[in-house]
Amino acid sequence: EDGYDLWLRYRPLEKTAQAQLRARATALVYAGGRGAIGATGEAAVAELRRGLEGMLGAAPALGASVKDGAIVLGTPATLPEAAALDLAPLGKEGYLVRSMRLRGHRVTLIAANSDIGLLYGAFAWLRAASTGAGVDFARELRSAPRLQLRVLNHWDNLNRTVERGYAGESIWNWWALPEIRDRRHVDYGRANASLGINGTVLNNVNSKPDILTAPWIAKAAAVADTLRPYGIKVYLSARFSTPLELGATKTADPLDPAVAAWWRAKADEIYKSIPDFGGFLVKANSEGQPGPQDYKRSHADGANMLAAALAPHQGVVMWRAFVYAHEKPDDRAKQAYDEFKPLDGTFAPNVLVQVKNGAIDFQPREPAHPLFGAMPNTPLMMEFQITKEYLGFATHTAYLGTMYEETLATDMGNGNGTVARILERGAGPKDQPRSLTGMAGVANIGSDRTWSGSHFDQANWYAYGRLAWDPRAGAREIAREWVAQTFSPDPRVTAPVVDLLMMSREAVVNYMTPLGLHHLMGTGHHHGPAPWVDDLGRPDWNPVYYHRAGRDGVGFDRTATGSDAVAQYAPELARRYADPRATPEPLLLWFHHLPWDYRMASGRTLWTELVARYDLGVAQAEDMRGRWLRLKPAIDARRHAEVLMALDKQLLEARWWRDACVAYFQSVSGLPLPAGAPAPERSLDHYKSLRFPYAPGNG
Ligand code: BDP
Repeated sequence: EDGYDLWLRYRPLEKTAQAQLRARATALVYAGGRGAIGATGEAAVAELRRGLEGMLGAAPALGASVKDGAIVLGTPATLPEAAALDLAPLGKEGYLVRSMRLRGHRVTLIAANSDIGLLYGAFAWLRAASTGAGVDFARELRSAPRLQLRVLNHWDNLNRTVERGYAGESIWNWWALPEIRDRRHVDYGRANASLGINGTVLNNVNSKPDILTAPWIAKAAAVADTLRPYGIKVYLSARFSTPLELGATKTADPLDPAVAAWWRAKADEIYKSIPDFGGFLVKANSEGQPGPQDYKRSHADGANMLAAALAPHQGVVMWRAFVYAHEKPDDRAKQAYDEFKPLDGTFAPNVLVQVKNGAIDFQPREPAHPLFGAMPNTPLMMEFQITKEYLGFATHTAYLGTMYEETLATDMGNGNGTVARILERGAGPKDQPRSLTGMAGVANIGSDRTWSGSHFDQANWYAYGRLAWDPRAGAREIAREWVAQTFSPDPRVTAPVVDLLMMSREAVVNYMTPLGLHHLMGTGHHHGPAPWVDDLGRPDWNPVYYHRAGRDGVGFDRTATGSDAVAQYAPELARRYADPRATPEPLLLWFHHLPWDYRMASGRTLWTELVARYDLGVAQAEDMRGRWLRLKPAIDARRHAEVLMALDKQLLEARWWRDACVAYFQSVSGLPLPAGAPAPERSLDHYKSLRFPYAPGNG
């Protein structure tokens, strides 16, 4: 068990479960027969065979005749009986798995409107069979995705380094492509299809012009060929100034006809090699990237020009709202809203605006981005980060299912309901929306044997995929599914491991950035504490800008007496966030600058509470380690040892975070340590002196 198989391990079931399953898998039938089967149907059949072989020791071959216990795959086109099953509401990608009588036999029918639905149905059946331990797995499974575009964003560079990647090199071996095709890409396709992920952006948002030149299009086309059977479309990150930088045009001004013509021709060229190319992801006028504002044009001008080039081919533009400019140091949290909200309704129909979950930048905890629900006439796509840039890289265990769920379940108070509902609805009038909808996740995938840099980080890829399919799903249930497939369906394993995962992200919040603190991480690499940093080129790159700690107190005043970022939220939320007593404590210092002796709900002062949270984070890291240690007899030796090493490292680093932050905030507050709180192990100067020039992920 080295982790390579992810959650698709299909290990032998115990005897009774095997017997039950065997009776329900006596034959495999693809309705319509061999002649009708395409690459995606083949993938579905192959996966069922692989799963059965693993769980039972042997799998039935693909046969033609329906018999008792058969698994039958059919669409209305191949199986007349499927037409009676009311499949229309399932759309192209949904599926129905049902135990029923067919032509006089008891079968399991996997039905869908298309082969990709059959593949998703096959995975759903395998998931049920491998997690239900033989119990009730054949109940009806009926599901359709609630979002259309369920996409991974690889921040992979053309030299195979990965920006904010902690799992080895990029899995795209660009140098070897297109001639050499990596078997790993097939497994990547399977893993993503098992979750319903249907798109992948191959390259970093900080993009290079080269990716759109002929040799690189050929490489991307080879990847697209491998992923196509798994229902996954390839997209590319486009650099806005590409034609200018390639010397093809004299400007990159989106309103210049020569520029628009270049992009149209480029789109035509791409679609010749990749007929189902998904489209472009664009980071423009953000962190030094070029964009339409360089020519005094708006984000909409830029996005719509690219959208026009892609529209004849049904391609889309995913235009990022992650912008913050040097000239406006007022409050970085406000900038995306300020720039994008006025553009609502001006984007072409094949543009989605991709918004990070929070208004700053993938912090351990952020309130939901105020843009959600504020642009009713523009489809907004969620951008989550799966790779843990600000949560301790791959060595800290932090299950992000709970973090994603927290954002998705936030009611934005603008009459549109939760963020999940807002994403699902897309744009347009409430009663007739159906524009594009989608979710993006910044991938944590690399060439590491575990794919994600650690065993537990696979759970974040998994949770992201499941939530992209159904943003209303619950983080705990997703964790249970993942643990059951990845470790064991035995409740003596699932229950404690799920509990460990469910507490893990809160532990990280506590020992890094409790009570709404944010952006205290070390310069550039973002690993480890550096709340003292105050000398970087831009004010909003410095931790001191975010916590504003002084003798008088701590926290960023985002109420009317401060930056008034609260005014970007709908009235109900704005009112709550404007009042420290009504602000949820986990977000307190995000919105308020409060004196150190402010009384918390617990009755403690803010200072005492802050130190208590840091201590709690360390205690939780210790607790997680203890829980894992007790599981030793139940987990295979290699993975147990590997996870334990990571938890050991996490505990050391949790202490480092706690000690460095407590030492720093004490130096600023001038207050004695609360009674019983241990003194930091080393001096503040020691923590300040630490440097990490070779930290991974800087690209
Ligand atoms: C920041 C990362 C940076 C990314 C940027 C982005 O530090 O590497 O390029 O986000 O999302 O968090 O564009």
